[in-house]
Amino acid sequence: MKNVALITGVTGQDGSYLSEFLLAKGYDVHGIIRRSSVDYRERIAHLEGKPNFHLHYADMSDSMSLVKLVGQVQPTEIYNLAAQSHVQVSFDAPEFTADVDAVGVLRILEAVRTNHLEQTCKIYQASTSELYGKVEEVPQNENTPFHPYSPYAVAKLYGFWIIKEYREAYNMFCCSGILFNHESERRGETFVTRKITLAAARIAQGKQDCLYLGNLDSLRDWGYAKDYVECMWLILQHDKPEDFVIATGVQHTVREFATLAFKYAGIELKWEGEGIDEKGINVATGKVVVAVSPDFYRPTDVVNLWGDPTKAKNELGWNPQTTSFEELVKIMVAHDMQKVAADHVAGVMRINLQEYLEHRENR
Ligand code: NAP
Ligand code: G4F
Repeated sequence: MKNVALITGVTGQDGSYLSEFLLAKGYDVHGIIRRSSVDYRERIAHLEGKPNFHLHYADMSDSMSLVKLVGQVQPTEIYNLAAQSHVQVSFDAPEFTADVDAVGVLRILEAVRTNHLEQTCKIYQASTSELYGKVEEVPQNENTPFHPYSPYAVAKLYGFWIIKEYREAYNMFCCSGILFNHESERRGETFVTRKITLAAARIAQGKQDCLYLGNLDSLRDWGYAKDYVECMWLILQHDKPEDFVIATGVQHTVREFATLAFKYAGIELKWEGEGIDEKGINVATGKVVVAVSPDFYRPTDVVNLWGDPTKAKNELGWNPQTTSFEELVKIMVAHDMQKVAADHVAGVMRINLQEYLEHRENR
């Protein structure tokens, strides 16, 4: 039987890497897209037009669109990656977050059941280390109690439990990957890592003066997204449906991430002050290039995520240290140094073209 994957969230960071991974394995890949007034398909533009890659309009908040699409595509595997995935935004849009991130999971499960595919279609749910939230033990593994600490995490907790419920109630092959933070050069620009690497590149090239951040002490277990999508697939190839923690097993603070990113951008930082008054100073110039802003503090923040990937290592044969923290930061900074330089050239060309057109009109 041909492997047919349906990916929700195909335009996102993980969706784009997973599409590449599954296409390389010979899958037919179908992805869900939403209508937008601007072009947001940058991450998958290079895949469009490939014979095995298909895009369909649907929405996680629209049951009928999901039922119809699942019936049409007849997937053998569904990867449910679609979500309002920004934790801070979930405080501003909690109801939307719950609709997409919690009830959306139920809609996918019901779309599979309505089309009588529950014994032939496996489902991967993009679960998260945010479930551990106000952590009750470190490091966190599959048996660590959950304590969600944001509207996003509470919504994702529903997704986790409804997947487990359908697995037991209807004998479906549906599993959650409890993924710790994973980043890349395709990471959304408002997540802290990408915000830092882009700012470091801009500051190094004289395009920005200062980067404003929130909690610098927050600890994360950061991996490389390209390595993590393999795990999503491995979880669905396992002989029985189970949930897995996917993490590197190594923790760093936001401050450490920033220090390294600026170093790779050619700026040595020294830190002075504490809390809201803490500053990152460029040692060479004495200028403040990083400052703290309360705008980026959250009403409740998750501050100590540290994953234990032993189960994934032993049962899936996955290597959690394929890309080290240092390599990850280096990849992201190198990409953003090039991007900032290219944006500068494109900007100069736009100005030159504008000047030329104005000059021609005035002749
Ligand atoms: P992302 O870059 O923010 O992508 C989210 C995707 O969801 C986008 O394709 C987005 O489409 C889509 N989406 C949002 N609302 C939708 C809706 N109503 N209907 C259909 N599609 C919708 O996220 P990511 O980093 O790739 O993460 C993928 C998944 O893993 C998410 O569920 C996230 O919560 C979870 N997760 C991520 C991490 C991480 O560190 N990256 C860790 C643990 C779990 P548009 O492009 O149209 O907005
Ligand atoms: O990069 P973040 O926004 O990621 P967060 O909240 O950990 O969520 C990401 O990872 C989760 C997995 O654990 C996913 F489920 C979720 O979808 C998403 O992909 O923030 C990381 C930390 C936080 O503690 C935050 O308070 O960095 C801190 N931080 C400090 N300054 C900042 C900033 N976060 C952001 N976004 N922007 C800042 O300026």
